[in-house]
Amino acid sequence: MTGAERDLRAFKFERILNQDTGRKTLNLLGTIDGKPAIITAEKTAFNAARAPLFVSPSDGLQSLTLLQKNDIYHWFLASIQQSTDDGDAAAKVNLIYPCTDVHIKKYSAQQIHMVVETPEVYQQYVTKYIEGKVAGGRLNWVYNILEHREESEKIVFEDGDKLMGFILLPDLKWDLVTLTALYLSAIVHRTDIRSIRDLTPDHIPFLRSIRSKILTAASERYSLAADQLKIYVHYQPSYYHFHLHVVHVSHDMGASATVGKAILLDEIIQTLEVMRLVGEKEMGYRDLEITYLLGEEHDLWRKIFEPLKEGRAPSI
Ligand code: G7M
Repeated sequence: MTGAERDLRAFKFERILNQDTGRKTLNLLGTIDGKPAIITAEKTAFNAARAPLFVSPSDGLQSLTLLQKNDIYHWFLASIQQSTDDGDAAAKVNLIYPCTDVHIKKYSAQQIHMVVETPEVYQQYVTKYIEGKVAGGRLNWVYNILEHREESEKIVFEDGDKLMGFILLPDLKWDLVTLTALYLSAIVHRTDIRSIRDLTPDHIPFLRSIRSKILTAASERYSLAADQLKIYVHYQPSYYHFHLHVVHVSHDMGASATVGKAILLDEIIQTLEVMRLVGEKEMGYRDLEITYLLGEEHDLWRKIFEPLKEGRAPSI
């Protein structure tokens, strides 16, 4: 048993943080050795390669129960023969241990609000929030990847250039098996871009170069055409080191790829092109009003946008 598996088995359940019956996910809060931990679990997609064996009692559907039939319609309940050895796991399970209060809030069920972040609100308040998020080890996992301390065996492509370079590798959300659920991250080497707010027209060649290298690398590794991938950035992201999401077009990511959260790389490049053309003064994403979704548990809601909505001063 590995150390990680021992940790997972030692998880003491406390409460359910969230459940999504549509996306078949469950988030649990508990403790391991007295320290808080979160498990996020997701039922995996059906393995299309095993479809020919779907009704087999030994390799497919098991313990079948007919619930009802009506004319030509029949519905059953069944369990399915599955094994991680065949690249055919029943669930993908993530463990965050030890976790922080920010993780607990992020994975809790919560009311969502649409907020409008003006350039002034960004400059006056949000930059302070971001500065706090860059400190304190929250980006350790990013630096571990960039310095090849973790996940190096999973790297799909690396351009090692300090300014133009990036690492393309599987996002932790991907099960590494289901091609139509392909989910990669492109993490840039440079450390001077914390979010899209730092982008200006000067970054256009950089973004175009990343875009083209991602598409070439993904098509070589996974035999996917360029029009089978969507490349986007989150605003707000969870981690303030510039990175892009590279996801199969067929994969429904729910809230993570929705309007109010995901911005297409192509759209970002076009916006920067227009800024360059307008060009009265040097413009960038810092000059735009950006509208996005925020959960009530998010610190940006509690500290900035809720007070502003209620006419109080932000407490950042
Ligand atoms: O919302 P934001 O753009 O910051 O998303 C960060 C992405 O990084 C999410 O899609 C996460 O699933 C992914 N991610 C987070 N962590 C902690 C890791 C990690 O340790 N390894 C990898 N490969 N991806 C991660």
